[in-house]
Amino acid sequence: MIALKQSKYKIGIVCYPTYGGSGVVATELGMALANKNHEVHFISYSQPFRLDVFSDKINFHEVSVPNYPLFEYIPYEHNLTAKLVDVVLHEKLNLLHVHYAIPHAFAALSAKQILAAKGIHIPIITTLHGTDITLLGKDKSFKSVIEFAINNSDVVTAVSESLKKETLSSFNIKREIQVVPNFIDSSLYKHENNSGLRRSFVRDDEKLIIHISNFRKVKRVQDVLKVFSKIQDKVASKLILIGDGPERLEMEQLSRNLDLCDNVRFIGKLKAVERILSVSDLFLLPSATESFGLVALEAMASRVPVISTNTGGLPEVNIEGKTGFLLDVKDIKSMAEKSIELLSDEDKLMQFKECAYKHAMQFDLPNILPMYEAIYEDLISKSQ
Ligand code: GMT
Repeated sequence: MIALKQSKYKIGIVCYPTYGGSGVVATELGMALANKNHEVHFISYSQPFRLDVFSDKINFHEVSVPNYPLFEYIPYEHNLTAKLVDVVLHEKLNLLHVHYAIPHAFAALSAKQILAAKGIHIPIITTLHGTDITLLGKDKSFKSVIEFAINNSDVVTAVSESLKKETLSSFNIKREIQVVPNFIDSSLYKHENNSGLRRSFVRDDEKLIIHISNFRKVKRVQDVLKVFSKIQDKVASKLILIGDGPERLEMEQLSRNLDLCDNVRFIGKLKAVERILSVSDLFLLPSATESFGLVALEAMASRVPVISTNTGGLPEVNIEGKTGFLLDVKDIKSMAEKSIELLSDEDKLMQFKECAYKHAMQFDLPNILPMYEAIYEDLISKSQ
C-alpha cells in the first residue's frame, strides 16, 4: 500500500480560470504549493487553463451557477460564497487565498461571516492583481465593495509597488498592503536551440517578434501592429500574436489595412508559451497600463528583451536600457525605433537577451514562494 504524505496546510485558491495573468499566477502558485506538500483546492467556475497536472495534492471544485428564469443577472458571487463555505467545512481548509478583489475577495468575506456563525475561523488573503484596482477600481459603482474587501481581508498583497501605491491613493485604506511580486518557474524556461521550431515561423535571415495577451483594449494591441509595421520596413521580420479577445477583429482589419498579412500570424490561446518564446527575438507590450506585466517577465525568462510602455509596475520588471526599453504609452515611433536599434545590432541584442534572463531570475519561484508561505504560516499560527 502507498503511504500518502501528510499535507502541511490545506489551502483554498480562488481565481479566474481564463487567459490572463491573475489566473496564471494563482495556478502556478497552487501547483508550486502542492509540490511543497500542501493540499491545494482550486475553486472557480471552470478549470483554470494552465491547471493540467495530475497530483494527489491538487483538487478542483467547480462553482456551478444555475440560471433561474427569475434572474436577469446570474448571482455568481452567491454561488461562489456557498461553494467556499462548503469546501472550507468539508475539506477542513486552513485558509483561503483569493486572487482579484471582485467578486472573489468579497465572496470570501461573506463565506468567512457564514463560517464564523458556525464557530469556524477562516483567514482570508486577498491578492490584488491590477485591473481590479486600475480599471474596476475607477468605476464608482464598485468602489465601496473593493474598499471593504481590502480593509477586511486578513492579509492583502499587491503584485508590485506601483499597484500598492495606486491602491493606497485610489481607496480609503486602513491597513497594510504587502508587496509580493509575481514569479516564474525557471525550470520551465530551458533555452534549447530549437531551430526547427524557429524555422516554422521565420527564415534564417528574419527576426521573430512576439506579443501575448488577452487582446483587451488595455493592451493596445493595435499599437503592436503599428510598431511592427515600422519595424518590418527596416528589419526582415515576422510577428506572432498569441492569445485572443475582444480586439481580435479590429486587429485583423488593421493588419489588412497596413498590408501586414504575409508577415503576421495569429496563433490563438497557447498554454505552453515558453516554447515559442524560447525561439523569439523581441517582445512587444504597449499596454495602456500594466500592474506588473507577467508576460514580460515570462519573455525575459526566455531570454527575450521587451519593448514596453513605462506605466504601472512595468519599470519594476523591465529595466530601461538593460532588459529592453520603456516608452510612453502611444509613442509608436519611439517603440519602433528602439526595436529596430536592438534587432539590427546582433551584439547588443545578445547582451540584452542575457540581461533579460538574469533579471528575470530574481523573480524565480524559490525567491517568491517563501513570501506567500510565511504569510500562510503567520496567519495559521495566529488562528490556532
Ligand atoms: O492584463 C489583463 O488583462 C489580465 C489581468 C488579470 O487580472 O489576469 O492581469 C493583471 O494581473 C497580472 C498578474 O498579476 C499582471 O501581470 C498584469 O499586469 C495585470 N494586468 C493589468 O494590470 C492590465
